[in-house]
Amino acid sequence: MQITKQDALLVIDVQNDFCPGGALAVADGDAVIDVIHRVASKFEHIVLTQDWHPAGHASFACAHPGKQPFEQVELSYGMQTLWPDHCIQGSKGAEFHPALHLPEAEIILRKGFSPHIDSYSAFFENDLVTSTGLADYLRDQNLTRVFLAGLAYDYCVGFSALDARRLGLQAVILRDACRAIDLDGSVAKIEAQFAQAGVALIESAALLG
Ligand code: VGL
Ligand code: ZN
Repeated sequence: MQITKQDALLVIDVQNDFCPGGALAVADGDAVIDVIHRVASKFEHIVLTQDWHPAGHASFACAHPGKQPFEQVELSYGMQTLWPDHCIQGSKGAEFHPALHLPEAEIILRKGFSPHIDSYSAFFENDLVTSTGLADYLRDQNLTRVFLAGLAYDYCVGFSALDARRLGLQAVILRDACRAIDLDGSVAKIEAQFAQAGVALIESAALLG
């Protein structure tokens, strides 16, 4: 597959808290870093996202007395899975993994900072209305196809890919450059949505040739 000037690589949430030893560790999460480095040189445009929550964020179980991490609650915008405290603004856990080295990235997009709304997607918060500005950046740069890599496959990567499709962008997930949380069938659920929405899944080798 040929990368063109209209392609962008979105590197989603490769942060300490999603890697082994972190507060919301994804199994083998740091294994995505080498794969991302291998494909990055193919892209003229790279965007990094950073999950960036205030302490006591509405997506944290600690904000809901009696609730445990990985349970669900109903918030104003619908059901929200509750997480352990993670990616708190300014904390070590919120920093990018120290092995991630992408100085050529053009944008570092922080999300999840509204105290009462979570934001899995790099495009819209979980209310599906509040925009992060990423769609405007891509439109201004005439970028029409996004390749996605990072953490977690079944949450922030997947929601970003589905929103990209809703915005009329082509979306291609680099499967071996992602790792999943896999909570209560979340992988199967999101893959069914990928099929419906036309999100493509490829291995990174297809870019390297
Ligand atoms: C994520 C759960 C909570 C992710 C972020 O980056 O996939 N998952 N916050
Ligand atoms: Zn989060």
